[in-house]
Amino acid sequence: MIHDAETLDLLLDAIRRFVRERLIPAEAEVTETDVMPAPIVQEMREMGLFGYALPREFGGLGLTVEEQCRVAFELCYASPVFRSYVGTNNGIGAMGIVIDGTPEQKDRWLPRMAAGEVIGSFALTEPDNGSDAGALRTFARREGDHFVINGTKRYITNAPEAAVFTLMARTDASQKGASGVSAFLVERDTPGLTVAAPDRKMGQRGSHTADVILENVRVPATALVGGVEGQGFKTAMKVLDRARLNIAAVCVGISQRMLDDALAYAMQRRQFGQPIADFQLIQAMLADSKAEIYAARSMVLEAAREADRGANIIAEASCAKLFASEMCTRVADRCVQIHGGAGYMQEYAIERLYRDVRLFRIFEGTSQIQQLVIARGMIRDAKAGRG
Ligand code: COS
Repeated sequence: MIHDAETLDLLLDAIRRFVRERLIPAEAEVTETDVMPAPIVQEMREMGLFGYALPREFGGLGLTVEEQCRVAFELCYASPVFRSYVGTNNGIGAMGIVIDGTPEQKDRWLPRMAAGEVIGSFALTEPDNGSDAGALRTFARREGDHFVINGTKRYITNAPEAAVFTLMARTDASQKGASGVSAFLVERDTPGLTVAAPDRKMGQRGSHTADVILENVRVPATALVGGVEGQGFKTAMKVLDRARLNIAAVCVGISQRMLDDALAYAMQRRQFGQPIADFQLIQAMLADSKAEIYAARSMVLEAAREADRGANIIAEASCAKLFASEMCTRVADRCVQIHGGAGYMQEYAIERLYRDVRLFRIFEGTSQIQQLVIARGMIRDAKAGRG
């Protein structure tokens, strides 16, 4: 759903210019230094990019899901680390509050997140619980009107930058599965909370992940998301439905960039007396990539429109995430291939992007978890006699 086509076009044009004039030229430096340049962060703040998915009443741009996906298509034409920096505030670091937070929690956090004054982060994964998120072991013990939290969270995106974590912890020790889990808003400077050194990753330099360690971290009961115990796993899953669709849109944006780079290279690189783009085996790789990007883009937009109509898009989000992330790494691989030896060299962006995009088949639910979500839904619907 597009609210206001004219305003959206202005925003998308501004992002397109920002990507080409500011972000793409800064990619190599961000990779080299692993630091997001402060002037770029400031420009992202001024453009409203920290809060484009957050409601207008809290200072966000209030974009529809379709509009958010169109923003991701444009923004992710640059290295995905720029999107990652603003991504948790528009997604997993804020959506728990938007979807299930109390009015006080929304007032306290969302305006500052939308303005880019604070960064929110999402802490679900643990050293021993990744795909099996419902088995998490971080424990929150109630003590009067407080909870005391102990445990370790792993691979937490933007943890080094975050001021607040939407953190899932078990509040009911008698429930081993999802129903004993609650979500908390835990402030970074709470005594007992430590953010470990940033992880050393395969790619995505400039976007940071780290362990978050909680040792007797005492939070008031008002930090419980929505003020209700036992709903934290569902909050996390609802957040992930939205996040998975968004990652699919991210995959479309960066795939288009990789393909455009590969096409430009193929048109100027000459072998056997002609541009390699004239060879049909190269054309096959270009054409397959274009067709697959188009398919992923269509899936994302269709699922986004369904979400805007208020439909449940659990299966559609998983389908889009599964297809788009697998597509993205196929496109990356072909684009390295089209570059030949040059594609293996750091001088060309594709060497870095190839490593960056490998993450998409893993985070916010692996491809195998998406398959599981899709198939389980099919079986459940069939048993219930739904088509
Ligand atoms: N929206 C709302 N509720 C949901 C939901 C969703 N998308 N998905 C599950 N639920 C509910 C279920 O309806 C169920 O509720 P009831 O107990 O009232 O019936 C409850 O949550 C438990 O669901 P389920 O039984 O399906 O949980 P499982 O433990 O079997 O786990 C998977 C389901 C594997 C799908 C889940 O653990 C998962 O997504 N894992 C991947 C985690 C992930 O993506 N991590 C990435 C890191 S975070 S960036």
